[in-house]
Amino acid sequence: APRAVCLGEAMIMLAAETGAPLEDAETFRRSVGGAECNVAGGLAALDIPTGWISRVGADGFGRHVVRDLQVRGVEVGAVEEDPVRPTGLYVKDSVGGRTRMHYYRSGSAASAMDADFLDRPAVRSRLVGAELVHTTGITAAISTTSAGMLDRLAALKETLGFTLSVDLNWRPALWRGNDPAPLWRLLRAADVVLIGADEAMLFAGTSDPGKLRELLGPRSTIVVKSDAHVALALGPDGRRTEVPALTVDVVEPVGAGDAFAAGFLAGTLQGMPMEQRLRLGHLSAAAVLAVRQDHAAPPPPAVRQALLACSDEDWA
Ligand code: KDG
Repeated sequence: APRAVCLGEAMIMLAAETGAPLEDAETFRRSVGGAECNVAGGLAALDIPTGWISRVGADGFGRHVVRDLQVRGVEVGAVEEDPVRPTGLYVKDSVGGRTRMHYYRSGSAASAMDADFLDRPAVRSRLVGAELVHTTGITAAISTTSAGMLDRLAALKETLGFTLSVDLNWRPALWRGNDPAPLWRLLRAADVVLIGADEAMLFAGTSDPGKLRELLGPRSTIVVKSDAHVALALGPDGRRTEVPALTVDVVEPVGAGDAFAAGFLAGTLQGMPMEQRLRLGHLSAAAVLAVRQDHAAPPPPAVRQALLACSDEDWA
């Protein structure tokens, strides 16, 4: 049974190959995106038995998404096929060196997830068996039913006892001015909250871990990844741990936060000290920063082991 379960939408991602804007791009390279499934793939690559729970359309894109995750070692037995609604799609282009994301996902199969979805035997049994459940603010944003599902998830956490991990993943394009109250509820229910400093500013008006703690409540571990490429963890005991990122040539940043989450959570499940959890987060993120896709295999075990064990001076 999976130790970790990731809940949220996956999409086919089409990247404009030339770096041209959408109106000019002619060829696109297909891969798979979606914050939670990026994390699922990252966890599986770090040897954590992981399941991905979601819905896809009964279409070729849906079959590709499921197969791709399976190949990456993710357990997909609770993925439901919608006979009518399609698999979500998103397109990446770049203008002036800046990546833009264009969503074609409203009315998607995954957006029809609702509270009852968590009662499906295949879904429930995986939640019962999981030590950790991970989801993100994107799942709170894609539909009101999906947001309702997250309220149920938070309630189930109290009875089933899994650790709930939430990445803010603030996506204004998906909220379109809608009230983000469901996202606040989700964050306040979480045991682990992962946040980028810039999105924390936009969403909460602060990126200060202490202030975020006041907004989110005292129970969780809060991890803030700052612009200065430092990750800071604030534990429920008030302890702060800071680890700088590795220096990498960034090709494109989308998905790096998910890889960081996967590394941090894998380290958590493996019982690593906080500093090593943050290191494993950075190591996993570095691999994704170096590619155009939203996910990438983490550095091989020997490299990971060496960098997890090295001194602070050798680290960065
Ligand atoms: O974190 C990366 C994700 O943003 C990307 O894979 C697509 O899930 C996605 C989204 O909704 O933006």
